[in-house]
Amino acid sequence: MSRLVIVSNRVGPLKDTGRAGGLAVALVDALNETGGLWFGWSGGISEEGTFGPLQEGGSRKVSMATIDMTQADYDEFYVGFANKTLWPVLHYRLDLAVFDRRAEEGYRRVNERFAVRLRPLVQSDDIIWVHDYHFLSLAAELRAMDVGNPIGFFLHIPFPAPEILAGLPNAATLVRRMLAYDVIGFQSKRCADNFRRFAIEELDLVLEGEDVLKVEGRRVTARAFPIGIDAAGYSKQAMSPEARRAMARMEKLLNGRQQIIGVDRIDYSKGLPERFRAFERLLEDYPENRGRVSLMQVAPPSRSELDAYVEIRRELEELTGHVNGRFGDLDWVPIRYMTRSFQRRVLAGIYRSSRVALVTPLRDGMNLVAKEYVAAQRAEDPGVVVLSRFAGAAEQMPEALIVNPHSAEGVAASLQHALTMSLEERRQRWQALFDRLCEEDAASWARSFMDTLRQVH
Ligand code: GDG
Repeated sequence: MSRLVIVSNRVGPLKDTGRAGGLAVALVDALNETGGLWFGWSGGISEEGTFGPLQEGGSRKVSMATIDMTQADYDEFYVGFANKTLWPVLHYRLDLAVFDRRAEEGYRRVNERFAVRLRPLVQSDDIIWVHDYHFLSLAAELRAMDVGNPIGFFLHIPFPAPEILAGLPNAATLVRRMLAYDVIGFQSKRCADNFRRFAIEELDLVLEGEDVLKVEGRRVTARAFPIGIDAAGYSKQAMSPEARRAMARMEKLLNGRQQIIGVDRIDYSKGLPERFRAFERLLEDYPENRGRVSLMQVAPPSRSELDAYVEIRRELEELTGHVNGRFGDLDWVPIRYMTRSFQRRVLAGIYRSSRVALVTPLRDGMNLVAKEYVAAQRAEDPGVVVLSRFAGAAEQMPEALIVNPHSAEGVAASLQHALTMSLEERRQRWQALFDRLCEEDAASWARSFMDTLRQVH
């Protein structure tokens, strides 16, 4: 079988460190199966940048190769176009997007430089799988260097409606460059449909069958490949000694009260202020929960170099103070808000001790937290997921309580439903969710993407 080459902004780790996300684990499994190479940014900044030495490592079956960036690359490509332009636009936040020529040029330059450095590492029968919004143009650059291998792309974040994307000044160019990929994968049917609509409406392309675009005599498949988690593995982690210890500590603290859990990187796409307000609304509209239910929000900081992220942190601190000041009691704190991270096993224990998961992003490609929460539950007494309709996960998880995250009243009502749901209903909903999670897991996601890539090329 052909060797797999994965390209993503950050690479690895190849060994499970307990902190890495489930995605890295799925990719390592895929790489181990065929043998392969993982290529990306070292995380380092140097004067030579992408012209510097290749940093190599890895295991017997999987090699890793990374390069540095210059400070200008980092500012323009990573902080600039990727995170100040693409991230907000793709999450429907044109109001937060910065349009800057220099950043756009930096993005093009870094994509080109990564292609130049990857080119000599590619063998003729490799298949190449590129990940996420940092590298929308990588295939176009590789094709310009005569790389004829199958190249696939998976977008982890949403692809917005054409009406939104059209607000990005170079949208048509960018999407045209994406069409150098053979397979373009999205988290949800809706995102795949948005992409095809953009190609048809803005680029005058024609569809063949359901999800194949005809592009100058080539065929490009644009389809949903919803990402999964290692459900069986995650269930085991929720029973590990670390998880049990975390649960014992939480049980002592909760003392018979119920807990709602939220876990998200601090990001405006995650709807955290709206979530805190919805929890406040629960305490207002259903006063029986006062003193009985608390919200625990784990919120590791991310991209703190961006103003929008500093602002949201300030807002969350203010809201926590407001709700706790208004409703707190001698022996009960309504919101426990922590800007730190936990080990994956500890997190699994926290999920297992929580009656409800509150997953209410304003937009999310998929949202793995919703899936991890389900995998961590006890079959005999499972909790309930309250899930935003704007998370990709909603397409695969109709048995969750689906909410509009903008409606505090609606989310509060669903929380109340979740908190008072009968054991029988909780079991029924959970079983359906868990069965699907096991079937559509991380391994099957990677397999189905790679099979498609091998077939279509
Ligand atoms: C992007 C897309 C898509 C969080 N806190 C801790 C911790 N986490 C882990 C979670 C989960 C991951 O981080 C977050 O994944 P999400 O899917 O929720 O969101 P993004 O980071 O925005 O990811 C998203 C995803 O890519 C995959 O394609 O689903 O839509 O935005 O795994 O558990 N992990 C540990 N400690 C923490 O404190 N160990």
